[in-house]
Amino acid sequence: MYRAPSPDTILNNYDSARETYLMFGVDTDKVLKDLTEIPVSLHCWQGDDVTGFEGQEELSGGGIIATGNYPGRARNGEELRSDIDFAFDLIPGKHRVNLHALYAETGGVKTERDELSLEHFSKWLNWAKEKKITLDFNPSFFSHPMADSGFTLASPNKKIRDFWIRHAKACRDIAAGFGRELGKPCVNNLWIPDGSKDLPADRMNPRRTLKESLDEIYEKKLDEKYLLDSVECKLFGIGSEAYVVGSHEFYLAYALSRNIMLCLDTGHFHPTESIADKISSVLVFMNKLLLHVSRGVRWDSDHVVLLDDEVRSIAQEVKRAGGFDKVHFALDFFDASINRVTAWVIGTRALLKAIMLALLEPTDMLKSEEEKGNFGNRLALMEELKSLPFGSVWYKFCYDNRVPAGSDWLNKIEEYENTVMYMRK
Ligand code: RNT
Ligand code: ZN
Repeated sequence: MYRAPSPDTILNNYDSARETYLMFGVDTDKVLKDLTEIPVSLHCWQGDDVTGFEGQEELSGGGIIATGNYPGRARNGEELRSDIDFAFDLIPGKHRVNLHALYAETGGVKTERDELSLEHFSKWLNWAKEKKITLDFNPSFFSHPMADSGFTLASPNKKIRDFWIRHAKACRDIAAGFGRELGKPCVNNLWIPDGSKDLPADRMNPRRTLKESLDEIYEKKLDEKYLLDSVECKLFGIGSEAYVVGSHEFYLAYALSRNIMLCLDTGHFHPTESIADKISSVLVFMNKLLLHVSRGVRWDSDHVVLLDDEVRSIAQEVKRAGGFDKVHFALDFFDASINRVTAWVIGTRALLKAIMLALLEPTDMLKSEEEKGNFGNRLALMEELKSLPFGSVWYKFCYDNRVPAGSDWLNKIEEYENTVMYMRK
């Protein structure tokens, strides 16, 4: 059994950590309060390896892959919601849930993706209301015969294109419905896999076509109070190594010219390229940004998010750019080789730790050394901050939010596996 730290230990350690941070002018009580105000959007698709409820056996096409065959995958809405509920019991704070269109529940009635409407998500909506969580959404342009050519919104075939345009429009209405019903804007993120395996002779026309399709999709004005549209770029995918229509430059220009939110996914750039430095660049021109926090290992492999340098610097940059009210944090990874709830909990807790670390940074102190031109002090402070007792503040955050502070949450996972997940055969 993994042991929990006692409340006394948590509180005593927190008191001493509070003093340590005060030496740097950081009020940890305020940090704990501010952190509860920052939601992370938990992606439903980690729970079933991006399979969805349309009857497919597994994720197909789109250039994305979930690998592994750990037992206990959720097979329907009830199981997936139960797993998310369970994950939330192990994650401090109040968060959001991110759905994909292929998680519609049509009660066994074959419903094409261009016919989907809010009623097909009523079980999700009722659950969200009951649990007081808000929903985000995504149209699904993969795992579908109409996406087999590798092209959807940029397809030269009008029939294919129009099908996907109708799907995207339907999804905007569903997302706006979520926003209206739940009283908070729903982020509706559009990502398409369109691209080609080998060198295209024409890179221009598919991009023109994509622009036209998008203009048609976003033509209808919907209230930003309920719906925040975003577009997600990519560098390459499996099967689209040579060319992706919706590249970074394409969507940066599109988002800026149409006042639509940009989405940056940590796995969608060159392997050594970090998205942290892009945050302030984007925020100079736009007042909203969606982040898909993921972990690419050698490629866009969507490994479980960890508290690594990339994730730490992303949160740090949001803080330093004063962007917490502009940036939406969402997770995007899928690992089928370990317990899927464990994956969610590791990734979400890691991102929250990164955000906490950013909040704990005496950013003004660093900036003031910078203004004075004392770069030695700036560097020394940055190095010093790394060894401050943030773990004690994290334990207090977990304690305040009534979730396990230490690794004892693993005992709960084991019990849930044995009583619930392994029963799914
Ligand atoms: C794919 C994109 C996209 C998907 C999800 C399922 O490379 O990152 O966001 O992972 O929509
Ligand atoms: Zn993504």
